[in-house]
Formats: sequence, C-alpha cells, structure tokens
Amino acid sequence: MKRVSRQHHLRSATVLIVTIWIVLVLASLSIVFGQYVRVEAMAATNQASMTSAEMIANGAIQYAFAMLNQATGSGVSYASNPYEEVPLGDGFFWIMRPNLQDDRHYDFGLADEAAKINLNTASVEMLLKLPSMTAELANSIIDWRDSNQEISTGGAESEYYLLLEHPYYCKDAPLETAEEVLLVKGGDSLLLYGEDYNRNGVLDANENDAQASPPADNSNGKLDSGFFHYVTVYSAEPNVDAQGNPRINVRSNQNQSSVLELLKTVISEDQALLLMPRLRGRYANLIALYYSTGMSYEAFSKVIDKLTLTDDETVSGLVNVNTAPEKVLLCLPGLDQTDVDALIQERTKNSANGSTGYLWVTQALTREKAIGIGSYITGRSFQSAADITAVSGNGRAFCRYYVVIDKTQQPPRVLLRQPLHHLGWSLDPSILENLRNGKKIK
Ligand SMILES: [Ca+2]
Ligand SMILES: [Ca+2]
Ligand SMILES: [Ca+2]
Ligand SMILES: [Ca+2]
Repeated sequence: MKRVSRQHHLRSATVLIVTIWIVLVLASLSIVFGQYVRVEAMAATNQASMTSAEMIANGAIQYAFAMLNQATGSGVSYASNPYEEVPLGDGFFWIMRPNLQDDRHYDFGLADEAAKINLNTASVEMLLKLPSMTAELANSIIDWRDSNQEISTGGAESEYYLLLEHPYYCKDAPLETAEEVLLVKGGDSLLLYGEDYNRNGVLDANENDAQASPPADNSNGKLDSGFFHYVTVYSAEPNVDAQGNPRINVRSNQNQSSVLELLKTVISEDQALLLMPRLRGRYANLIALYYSTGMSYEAFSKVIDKLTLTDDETVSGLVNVNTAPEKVLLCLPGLDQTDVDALIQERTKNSANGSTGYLWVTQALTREKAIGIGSYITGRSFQSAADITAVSGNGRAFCRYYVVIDKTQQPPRVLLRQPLHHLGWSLDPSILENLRNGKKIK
C-alpha cells in the first residue's frame, strides 16, 4: 500500500515537471513569436521610411537640376534658393556644401566644381600647394594619370603597385573620382579628408575626441581638413562663347578673316590690320595675347570670350577665378598670398555685374603673374556637386548621396551618384532626434 502511494507521488511529480516545462516552452515560444511579429512590423515601417527617404533624395536631385537650369548664361546659379530643410513628400531634404571659412556652421547650396583644382590637369607645382598635400602623393598622382611609364621623383608606376600585397596596375589614365587618390602611392584618407571624417565641413564630436572614436584627430578644437573639398576631376567647359557659338581659333590660318572681322567690332580697321601679324606670333595664352596686342582693356574684354587657341571642343580643368576660394587661388602657379588678396579684392569690386570673364585678373596682378596663370583659368562653371541628405518625416530613415551634375549638355546629366549613408547622419543631430520624437525640426 505504502509502495503504491509512493509510486503515485513519483508519477504526479514527473507529470508536474513535464507540465511546467511545456508551459515554459510555450511561454517562451509566444514571447519569441510576439517579438518576431513586432520586429516584422517595425521592419515594414522602417522599409516604408527608407523608401520615402530614397524618393525624397531622387526629388532633391531633380530640384538641383532645376536650380542649375534656372541659371542664365553659362554660369551656375548660387542664388539664395532654399537648400536647407526643404519639405518634400512626408519628409525633408538638405543640399549641403562645406563652409570652408567656418568649421562650426553648416552651409547649404550647390558646390562649384570649377572652383576647385582638377587632379587631372593641375601641374605638380599646383598640386603641391593644396592643403596637406605631400611631394610623394603629388608626384604619384602625375604618374598615375600620365600614360607613360617614367617614374617622377617620389612618384610610382606599375612596378611599385604590382609589388603590393594586393597588386594592381598603375592606371596611366585620368582619375574618375577624387577618392581614387586613395589607390595612389602616398595617398590615404587622413591626407584626403583630414579630420573631416563625414565630409560635411563641420567639426563633429568624433572629429575632436582624439583616439576615442575614428578618425584619429588632434582634438585641438578646430577641423584640420584635408584637400578633398578643394579638388575635382569633373571641371570641363565647351569651347564656345557665352552665346553658345564656337570660338574662333586665332592660330588657325583659315580663321584670319573672321578674326579681322571680330577685331573691327572693337577697334578701327587700320588698327586691326596692323595687329593681325601679331596674332600669328608665339604666346602662351589669351592673356599673353592681350598684352602683346596692346589693345585697351575695354576692347579686349569684349572679344576674349570669342577667341581660343585650340581646336578642342572641350577644355578641361580650368579654375573659375570668379568663384574659387582663397586656398584654390593660392594653388595657381606663381601666386602668393598678396596676389590672392589682390585678386579677391578686385573680384569683389567686379562681382556686382555677375562677370563670366576673367580678363579682370590683369587689373590685380603684374603682367608676368597674369600670363603665368592665364592657361589655367576661366570665368565660367558647368559642373556642380550636390551633397544631398534626405529624411523620412518620422525620422526613422535617412539617406545621403553625393551627386555631381554636368550642364555642358541639355538636359544636364548626372556624372556621379555616390551613396554616403555609411558616414552616418552628418547634419545637426537634434534634427533627427526631434523628428523621431514627433517634434518640429527646430
Ligand atoms: Ca604613368
Ligand atoms: Ca565633419
Ligand atoms: Ca576621433
Ligand atoms: Ca583638429
């Protein structure tokens, strides 16, 4: 009797343990399923927010196109159109550009690619004057883009790159993005971007905390930036005048009568006929020609845009002296700080008439210096960069694209659409926080 009861107790206990286990398993399963459903629902909402952000970014690209088309003549419009917190769909977009004078404040708008040094056409002397450029990298860029196999001092050709752990050939062709310098001997992201890890031109917390988070910065309270914001590979202009007519190649024999006709519009026929032999002489560029003709500044200003010294349909890599920042002007051959100050002063005087010319540099520089930069400068811009951040209205998703637009042709075309989401949210962090909490942005 006693034995039976003990067996009964044992069986009940076993049943109880099994029941507890089943209940535990069921409970945890239901928790897992519950979480799974919540995760699925959240993922679906996040997916919808992501789609929304992507659509807003597409809209922002169209917006940039429209802004560029609005610009009359051959310039790029930098009018005070809204580029900050522009509402679109259920969200917003920003078109950001670095504020090169101020690492505390964001700046918005399109960035002018012709206001930068072109890595494909700049001389080694010009490259060397870029902020944080090294002799090794400057010479290696020359070897990287030139088609020959001769190694410049400190440079490198294929024999160097083929001995790397992951070998590749020297490109021996023009760079297609500025980031390509990371593949070039001596190139690294600290030289290219400096401390501006997220490329927004603003000193962010992680860019001023030394080694605590990437990048390795010097935590000196100021953004020590690299040369990224000062370089391009895109600047190019069609060899036509402001009205879109092909320019006249002064050096070409069959153009002599057109040149004479053109000169007669600004000087007397006798004077023009006297000048003709001089046009056939040797001179480095149109500024040199201006001095050698002895024509007045007013007269030559009226014809310079219609003249060229090449039959090429496109001229690449010229720096727009009407828009280039101080550090870029300083890279032009032979110029020192005093020259650049004089240029900026003269430019400010001229800026009211929205000049697309560049002969005005002769008013600020000596004859020798003006001729020295004459082959590297222009007064016009045709390519713009739009650094676009788009966010969904609920702040759950954002995306960032770096887009380069070329307006040498109609309609304009996109030369680059580079995703930059991996750099994280690069505007004021409170914007995202406010949107996520259902508040107003500011
Ligand atoms: Ca080469
Ligand atoms: Ca930054
Ligand atoms: Ca850091
Ligand atoms: Ca610093």
